[in-house]
Amino acid sequence: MTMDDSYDAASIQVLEGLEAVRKRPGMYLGDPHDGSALHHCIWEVVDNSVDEHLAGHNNVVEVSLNPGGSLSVRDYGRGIPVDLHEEFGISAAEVIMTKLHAGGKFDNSSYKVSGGLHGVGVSAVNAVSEWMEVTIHRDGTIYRQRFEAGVRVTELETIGTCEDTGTTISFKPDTSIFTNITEFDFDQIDTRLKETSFLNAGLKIIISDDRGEDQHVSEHHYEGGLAEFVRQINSRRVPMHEDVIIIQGEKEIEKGPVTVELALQWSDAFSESILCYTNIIRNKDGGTHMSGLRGALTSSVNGYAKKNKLLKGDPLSGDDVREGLAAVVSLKHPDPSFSSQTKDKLVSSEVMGIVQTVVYEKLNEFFEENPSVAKMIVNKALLASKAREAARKARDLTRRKGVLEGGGLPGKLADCQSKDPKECEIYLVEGDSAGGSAKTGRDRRTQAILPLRGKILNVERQMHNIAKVFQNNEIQTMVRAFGAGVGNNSEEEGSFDTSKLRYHRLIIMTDADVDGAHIRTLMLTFLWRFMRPAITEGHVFIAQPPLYQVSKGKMSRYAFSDEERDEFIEDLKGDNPNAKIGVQRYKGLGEMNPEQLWETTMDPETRTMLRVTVKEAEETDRMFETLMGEDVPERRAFIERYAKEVTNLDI
Ligand code: 0RA
Repeated sequence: MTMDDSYDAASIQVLEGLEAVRKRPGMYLGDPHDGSALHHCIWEVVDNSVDEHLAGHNNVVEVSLNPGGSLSVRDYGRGIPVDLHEEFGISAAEVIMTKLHAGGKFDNSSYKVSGGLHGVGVSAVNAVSEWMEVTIHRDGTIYRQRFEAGVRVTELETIGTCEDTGTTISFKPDTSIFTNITEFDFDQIDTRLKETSFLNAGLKIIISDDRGEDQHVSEHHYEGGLAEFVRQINSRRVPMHEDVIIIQGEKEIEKGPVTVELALQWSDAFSESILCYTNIIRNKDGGTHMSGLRGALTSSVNGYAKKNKLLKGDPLSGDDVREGLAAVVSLKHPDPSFSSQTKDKLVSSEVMGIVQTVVYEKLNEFFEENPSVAKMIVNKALLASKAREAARKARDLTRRKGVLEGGGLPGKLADCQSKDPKECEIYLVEGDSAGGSAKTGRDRRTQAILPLRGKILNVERQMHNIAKVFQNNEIQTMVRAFGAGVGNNSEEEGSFDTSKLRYHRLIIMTDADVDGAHIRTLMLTFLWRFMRPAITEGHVFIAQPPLYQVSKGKMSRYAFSDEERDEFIEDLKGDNPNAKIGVQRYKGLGEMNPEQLWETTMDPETRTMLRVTVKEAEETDRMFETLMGEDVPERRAFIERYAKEVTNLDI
């Protein structure tokens, strides 16, 4: 084949590849309608610059969100090679920008930066970009090339000279491909790239938002790497030991070296926060590295406890050992396997043993060298175990009491007629009077009403005394009404199980004022700590009662926000600026009669509800600790920080 033939063949291949990405972006980049593919484009481009850091050639990545909706990623690495690529007859840069390579980079080892670290490549991003431009500083020359919808529209041109090296890739996502969420989210980018810089000690990442009037800049640079990451997770908690424990190990497998890096520190918290990564990519559902870590922790802490005669009864459970633990595991693997394209869970089976062995050995060593820390960790686990036992007894009592008291359903519950959980919903209503209206107004076939009296217990402050939670009346009532058990530890009998839920929608309905917001937060705290799957599996909703009734004569409309209220007032005025329009502000649900409550808030045909979702379990844990826990100054700081974002505060 001559060079020309091979170029033609290659370019057809390129066009077919790009077309595939444009047709089915979901296959390559994630959902194009909810912002995930949009932001995946950024990670894909940034990953290349991070690789230059991993290869030892780059210390700074600059990400700019430009006016007009494009984004630029600049690095100071070697610059993408510009020489002719033998096989394709075009520059190596153009190959990188246009040729799809799911998985690894190039077979040609001179272009292989750090095997297996890649997603779909920058070419996939190019394909879904209205335009993309690459600027390369290399060998004293500045090169530039432009693409539209992934197809080159200029040659790789020489545009000047330079003394430094590096690459800038700018792109504007194609709005014919992305819908709904089409703008970059600074906070999401900031959070993710902060994580990236934690995992790449020494790499500085600067993000600047230049879209609005005021430039917004955020800089991340952590020499401490994983240890600093763990310290940050524990920043709002009291650590049990000063130094973060660091563990490193390596094992050679057939494909190359597998390295394990782990940082861990126990705090006074009750939750555990373990973050897992493979090749710098977060595995939010854990996997074999998580299992290996858990196994090692349990056996190492139990081993130490037994050897030092700290343990009398049964061995400590994994949950006991991990209570209050913050840990980050970063695994590097030459050829990892995941359960899905999105890499949420690592499934490479050899990893479990590798992580377990490394962690077990190193942790035992650490315990031997730091007996006072080891004893503290064992004592904390012993306390956790006692508390868990007391909680189990109290919970069993709660359940048994339910059974003894006639059928197990609480007296306050106005149940629905249907027994098919899929169509049933339960309204958790603040106060008896609103409960009364809801009972009269509801569709009694599918809607059950449970009035709750006043403020339910703040469970976040009782996590050290869980028995008290189970003795609480309102909580017992909810547990019995839902019929699905209580407690997040799925291994324990009687813990919460969504498949047993008597209602598939748990709807929190409180007044639209501060008290209502407080009660809603208390309920969410309880659900998060004791019935978490109800939230993570999408069963929990928040009812949206209207804030105003706007009326003129017999005509009236309900407004759910101040803007809507103003809009309706204008509408009703019509051509007559002097029409005296009535506006009623609903302070509480109790002010609405049953028909109004049905019409505005409960009628499945017309109502609006918010489904409670959770993006980041660890962050949510910390948020509840801060908002509902004991640390008052911390809470004040948190509220002051977010107060400006509250738009609907009613005092
Ligand atoms: C292939 C080979 C080399 C560098 C790169 C790719 C590279 C790609 C990107 C993408 C964004 N920034 C980048 N920086 C480098 C090695 C080149 C050499 O050996 O000099």
